[in-house]
Amino acid sequence: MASCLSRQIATLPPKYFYDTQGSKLFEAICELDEYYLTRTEARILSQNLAAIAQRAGADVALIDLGAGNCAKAFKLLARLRVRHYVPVDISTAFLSEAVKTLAQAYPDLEIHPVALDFSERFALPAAVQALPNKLFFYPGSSLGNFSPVQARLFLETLRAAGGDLLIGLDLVKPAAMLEAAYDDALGVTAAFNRNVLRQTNHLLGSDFDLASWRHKAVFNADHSRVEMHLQAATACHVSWPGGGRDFAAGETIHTENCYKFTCTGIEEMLHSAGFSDIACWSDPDDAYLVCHARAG
Ligand code: AVI
Repeated sequence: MASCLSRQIATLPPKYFYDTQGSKLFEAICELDEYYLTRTEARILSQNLAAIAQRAGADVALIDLGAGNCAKAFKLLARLRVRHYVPVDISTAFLSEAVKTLAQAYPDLEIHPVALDFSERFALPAAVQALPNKLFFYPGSSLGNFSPVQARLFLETLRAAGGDLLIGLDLVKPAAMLEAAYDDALGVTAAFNRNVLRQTNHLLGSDFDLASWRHKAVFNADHSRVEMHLQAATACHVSWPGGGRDFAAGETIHTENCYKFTCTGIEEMLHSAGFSDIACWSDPDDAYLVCHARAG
């Protein structure tokens, strides 16, 4: 964390967004009018559940990557023939609450929660790895928070683990719509972005004054990504045990990249990671894409 902040252009790893408060703010983001991703994906999934269920087959081991409150899987579990449900998330406190509700709704389901930071290293417990008919569920365009190289490596890892993939990804669209999705009128995304400073203060012992940092979201068309930054409103010095740095007024900390894809780009990416027999579904505005791909 200290090394990221000390770089010429300061950064903070996006995984620090998701403490308990950050996870709640992200849930609120998903309900915003401007943040079309969640509801568009939900609509695509619900309209194509029969086809997805047919491709998935029976006795599915559904591995929910970044399960959060498990809400997205909840709807799949009602239609797919899932025998094992493996919610994977970095925030274990959040996960255990969600799992209790799920166990009540689906008493026959075998649930194996896994606490894992898969942005660092992907290693499934041996018992999960051994399950037949694994289906990785990676919704929400979360792959878009990886760099293109990391995304490719991550997909290759899933492929090598022998699971099919059900993935949702956001598509390129006009900058104004993308920027509104990441800079909403209520300021929920701004609070989510600033919360990373609160978490940094907690973990690193730094003294960021949250009120002095402005939220910025810009679409960088050259890299096909929305970038989130925090901008110092005035010149300031931030200290932490063993270090610190000066920020000039207007200087930024780059906190997140959210890559946006094209349909052909997605198919190429899945093919080059080794997936085959790819089926994709979109919405009438071509805002978002859901794909099912086979490991081999
Ligand atoms: C989790 N992830 C897919 C979100 C996104 O859209 O890239 C994170 C997010 N950041 C700001 N708003 C939402």
